[in-house]
Amino acid sequence: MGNRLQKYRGCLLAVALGDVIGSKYEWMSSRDLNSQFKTPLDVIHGTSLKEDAYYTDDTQMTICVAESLLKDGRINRENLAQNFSESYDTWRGYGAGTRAVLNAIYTGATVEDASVAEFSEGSYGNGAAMRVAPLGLYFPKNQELLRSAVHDASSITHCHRHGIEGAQIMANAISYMVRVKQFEIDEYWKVITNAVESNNFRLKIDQAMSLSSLDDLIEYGSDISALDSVPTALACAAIHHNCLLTAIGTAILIGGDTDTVASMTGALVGALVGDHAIPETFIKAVDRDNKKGATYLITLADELEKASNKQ
Ligand code: AR6
Ligand code: MG
Repeated sequence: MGNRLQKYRGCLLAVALGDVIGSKYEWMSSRDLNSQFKTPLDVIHGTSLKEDAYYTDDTQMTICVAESLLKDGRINRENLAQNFSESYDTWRGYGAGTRAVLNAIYTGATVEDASVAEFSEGSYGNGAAMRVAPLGLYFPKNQELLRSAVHDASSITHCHRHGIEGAQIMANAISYMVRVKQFEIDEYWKVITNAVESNNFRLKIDQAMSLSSLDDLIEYGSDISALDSVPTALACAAIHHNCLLTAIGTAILIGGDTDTVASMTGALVGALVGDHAIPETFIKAVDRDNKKGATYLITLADELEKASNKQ
């Protein structure tokens, strides 16, 4: 188990680790992945980062949330929306709904109008949940502040109630992981169920609690919606809470939205165990291929750790 600073670093670096490695296998089937790799660790060690360690929207938007929090001391929706828009690289694999929102913000729409640019009831995708880690790290002990910050950070692009609910659940689970010294499975699921609001999530989370193997996870499945991916990541993190690389590799072997489920799983387990398992080769490759690389993520994690003491 890492110390406090290692836990903050572990969380943000694992967002990127799951994203970078997972993005190489996005939409592959579990059958193809499991015939290519014998074990979850094979996925991590068998993926070359020599030519390409670019991260996708998961890490980019997580960076934006951390930057905005640190700059404003809270979530200012307009400033965060501007940050999302200014850092939007079209090639980083954003979802169609989020692309439409960011284009609308770029052309001067208000945040309210932009949030329904693609879907009249807002997006129920996992794009708000995948970027929520800095909020769980920033407000580990203040549920009310966490709740309103998650709402404000999520509703810019995901004002559908399931999009926001998935982010609330993830943020509470991250804050549990970073708070505790010892993982207690019953306490973990209790924190999660306390954040659940809808029957749809209640049902999915009830099922997720009983999963115990990769086969279970594959049968349970993962998809692009918050409802069909956040509980998968929560279960994968619970099963492999003591090994970050196995957790991320397992999340990828489930198939489907591999980068985002692996990134969310990584955020959870990284916040628990810390950064000791993050390979040095990965840090170097992400620094090489991204202007704001792994060293920058470490700086953000350190600043979040310092600032969170005041919350
Ligand atoms: N009505 C119909 N379809 C919807 C709705 C809705 N209200 N909401 C979402 N969808 P999106 P994200 C479907 O585009 O959540 C990236 O790779 C629709 O097909 O908001 O930001 C990320 O890394 C829509 O395109 O994206 C994530 O892995 C899709 O759900 C993933 O994509 C995703 O919603 C989702 O990112
Ligand atoms: Mg993605």
